[in-house]
Amino acid sequence: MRRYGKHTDEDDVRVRPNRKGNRPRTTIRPKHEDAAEGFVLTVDRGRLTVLVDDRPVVAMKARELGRKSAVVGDRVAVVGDLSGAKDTLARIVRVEERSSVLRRTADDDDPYERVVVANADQLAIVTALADPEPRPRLIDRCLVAAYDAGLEPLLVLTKSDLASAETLMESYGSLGIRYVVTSREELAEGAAARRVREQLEGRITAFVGHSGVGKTTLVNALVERQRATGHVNAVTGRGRHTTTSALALPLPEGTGWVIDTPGVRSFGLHHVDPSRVIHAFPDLEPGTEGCPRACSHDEQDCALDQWVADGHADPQRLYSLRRLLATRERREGD
Ligand SMILES: Nc1nc2c(ncn2[C@@H]2O[C@H](COP(=O)(O)OP(=O)(O)OP(=O)(O)O)[C@@H](O)[C@H]2O)c(=O)[nH]1
Ligand SMILES: [Mg+2]
Ligand SMILES: [Zn+2]
Repeated sequence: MRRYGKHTDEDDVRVRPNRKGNRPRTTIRPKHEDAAEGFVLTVDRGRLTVLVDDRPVVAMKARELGRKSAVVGDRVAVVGDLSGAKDTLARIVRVEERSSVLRRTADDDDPYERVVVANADQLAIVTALADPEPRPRLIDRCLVAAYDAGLEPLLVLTKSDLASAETLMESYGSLGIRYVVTSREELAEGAAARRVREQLEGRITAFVGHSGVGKTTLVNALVERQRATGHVNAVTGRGRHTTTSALALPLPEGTGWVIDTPGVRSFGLHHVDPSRVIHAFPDLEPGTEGCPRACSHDEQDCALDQWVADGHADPQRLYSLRRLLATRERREGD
């Protein structure tokens, strides 16, 4: 802001925080009071598509946002040409406070965080039962990221026409995670979409998972839309990274949103705070009161062993918590 000089922007002067004393009401009023509200649907190389009154409007960040970025799911304030007509470009002047932020780092040593989506309240962790092979470690990592961000996890197991869901379910049963299983036949006849939809009503759900697991196929079935899907390479067993940008789509005749995201190779957890992960284990959380400061919950003096020994919680749950916390220390492919 400073580079505009002293006299150009009176608003900036007025909103500068005055920590001492009472501020008159007007000084906290945001700039651009006439701005429209928008919801970010997708971001593509600096161009954002924002839903304004049911109209998709292409916009870019106003310079005053500085380094602050807007991501899919963000609620923003937009000004300028909001007609949505071809070749128009509106400006995003404000990003509203986020109710949640789903982050990931490329790997655990990478301090560079990317925000995957904002304001989601559910994370659909999509895993194929075969083609590509399920990788439980990635599921665990996504669970940790979900708990850290305060999103409710939903496990979506696809391609049950190719392999059974049994073994995978055994290992997640004790975590008490909601799950749905889908197959090609059920996708075709609509049963898969119906079952998944029950879990999506009224929520903003981000779909994440490896490339080729069927995220876009499922989202297409849910919203009756045809976004491109890809094939899984028969030799490498990998997807082709068909989806290259996150896209939010409204559920038809519903109140929920689904967000399709590009396939990930890994889900780095550099940013995760174990104390936030434990919120997802309300049966264990009170037991941590007796823990030493900054307890990793996987050390000798951890009070949780006594907590389960005293019958306050199922020992399986402590095992699960430790497995998830340990996932941060382990490498993706282990
Ligand atoms: N057999 C079988 N194949 C499926 C099923 N669901 C999706 N597929 C296939 O899996 C392949 C990959 O599907 P996509 O929806 O493109 O996968 P994606 O997760 O969106 O992949 P990226 O966009 O690369 O991250 C396609 O050939 C789909 O037809 C299923 O239930 N059964
Ligand atoms: Mg896709
Ligand atoms: Zn502890």
